[in-house]
Amino acid sequence: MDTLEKHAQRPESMTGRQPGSMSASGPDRIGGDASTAQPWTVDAVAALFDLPFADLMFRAQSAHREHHDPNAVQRSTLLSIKTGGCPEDCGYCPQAARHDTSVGNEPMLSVDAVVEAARTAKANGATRFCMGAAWRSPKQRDLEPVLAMVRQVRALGLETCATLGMLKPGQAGQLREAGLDYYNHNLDTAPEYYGDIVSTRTQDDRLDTLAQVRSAGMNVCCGGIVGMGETRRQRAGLISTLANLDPYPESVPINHLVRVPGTPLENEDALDPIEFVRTVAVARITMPRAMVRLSAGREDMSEAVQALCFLAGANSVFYGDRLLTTGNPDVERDHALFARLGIHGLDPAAPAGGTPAPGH
Ligand code: SAM
Ligand code: DTB
Ligand code: SF4
Repeated sequence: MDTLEKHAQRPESMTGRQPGSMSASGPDRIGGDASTAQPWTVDAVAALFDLPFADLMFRAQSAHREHHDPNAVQRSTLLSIKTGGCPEDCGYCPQAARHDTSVGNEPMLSVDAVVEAARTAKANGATRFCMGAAWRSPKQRDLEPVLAMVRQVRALGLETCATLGMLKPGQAGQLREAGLDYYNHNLDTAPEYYGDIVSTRTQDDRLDTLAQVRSAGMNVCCGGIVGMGETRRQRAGLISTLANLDPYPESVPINHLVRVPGTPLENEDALDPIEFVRTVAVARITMPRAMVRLSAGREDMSEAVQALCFLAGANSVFYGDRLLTTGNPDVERDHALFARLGIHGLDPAAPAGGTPAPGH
């Protein structure tokens, strides 16, 4: 049975609810498979966060090396296919219509424009192309062109990912049918902090969409944002919820909040970079087989901190000079950083062990 079939049979188990307080055996399960082992309690995850830095990094490196090439980093390019005007109230987001930011309400891009951007991304060395839309959930008439985009981007030989908001069961099936490999839908933060950040939909709504994605047979890309004023315990709560999804996500984006003027979180203090690295390490230990993505926030991050994130087990990045509406390091800068660190691009389509992706 392949992974997708296995996922398709288990959507009902994907509640993501926090387990009760159990043994603190979690931290000892380095290299274990969270889909078959005991749940990661918040206490067990918090205990990882509290480790001396060198001990935490050693454990993260051990888990990383057990399952991944430690010198390979996968590259995903993002494109906003429908920007701004979103009816939701996510406190971090520049695309919410109610936030007074410089992002306007733009029409959806044409299929041709999206495919052209994907072609460029591939030529630059990306292996996955992620299409994002500022929707609460897609209307059927909007989904049709997205299905065409997915088909044509996949025909270029790229992995496809989309993040379009909440999905209904039929929509997940249509996306899968069109060739969508991954659906991104983030839990964003700890269950008990979520209501401070978003009021227009609940975290349970998000879990329902993730279950639809699983039952349609797609891979799940699900992570969160740190640096939104949450406590360390709440960061542990986010990671615990993600790690207890059964199975845990194939792809886990760890975003540092991009503080965009005009959003309610614009004046949030930056998170201590060492705490960000710890979050990556804890994600790696608790979800050892996942691709852990060093996601938003790289533009304001020193190269030394990014190097620590790779050492902590990050093995994927957003690649290209834009995220959705904000900036990201340009391709030349990333090539130079990868060269300094001896990192090569990972092509998931290549035989085991991975061969360098183009662009290197
Ligand atoms: N509208 C869809 C949704 O929210 O599901 C898809 C697009 S939305 C912009 C995708 C994700 O981007 C959000 O869930 C959030 O995790 C991330 N994001 C948005 N604004 C961000 C910011 N300022 N900093 C970091 N991550 C951000
Ligand atoms: C994810 O976890 N991060 C990406 C992607 N999934 C869609 C989005 C980051 C957005 C950062 C703010 C912006 O550029 O608008
Ligand atoms: Fe809308 Fe997504 Fe931004 Fe929330 S994160 S305001 S749903 S675009």
